[in-house]
Amino acid sequence: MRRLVLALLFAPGFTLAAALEGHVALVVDGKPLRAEEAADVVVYFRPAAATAVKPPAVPYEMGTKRKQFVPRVLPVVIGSQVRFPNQDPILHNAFSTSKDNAFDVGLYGSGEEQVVTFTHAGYVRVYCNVHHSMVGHILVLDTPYFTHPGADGKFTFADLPSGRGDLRRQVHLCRSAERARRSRDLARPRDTLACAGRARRNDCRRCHA
Ligand SMILES: [Cu+2]
Repeated sequence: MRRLVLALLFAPGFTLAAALEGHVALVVDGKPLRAEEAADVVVYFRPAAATAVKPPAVPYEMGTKRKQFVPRVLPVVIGSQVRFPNQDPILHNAFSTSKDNAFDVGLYGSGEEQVVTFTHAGYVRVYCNVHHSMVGHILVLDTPYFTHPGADGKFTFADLPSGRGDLRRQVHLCRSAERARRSRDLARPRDTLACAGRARRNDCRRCHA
């Protein structure tokens, strides 16, 4: 089992004002996370005061290409619609048993699509009942402030409300159902946050630095 070490570093002297920059440093087995895996990381800011979220008029999309959900990790806000277009020449399915956001769109063929509305905040693990190696991750958020870090691990929030809040991060490193999914949240902005631990299959523990 690989050892997972996470560290979240903030730019010096940051304040929770209009803008926030940071850097996500991920080390797995002593090696940096590959650049393309940065898309597996979601960084989001939750203001202490409740924030109204408005789903976009245009639905999000989680397609199926070469027997994989694309994108594999998709953050959305509460109330959002997600399209599931089938871009393969074969039948697919999409379903989840995740609490409050369970769904099953049934089988859909090449060129077809299904649409699901996510009405509760939380993590939604998406499967295909035809291809058991397919796993997608939808993060339904109650905050509009979320992003993926770039390939270099850097991220920027250009327009945050002033005041207190938590900066959190969720990571999904698995490539298929055969490998463990690792998920961590890091909260409370500080100069350095670190979380280390051993991941298990379906491990969904939260680690707060
Ligand atoms: Cu499938």
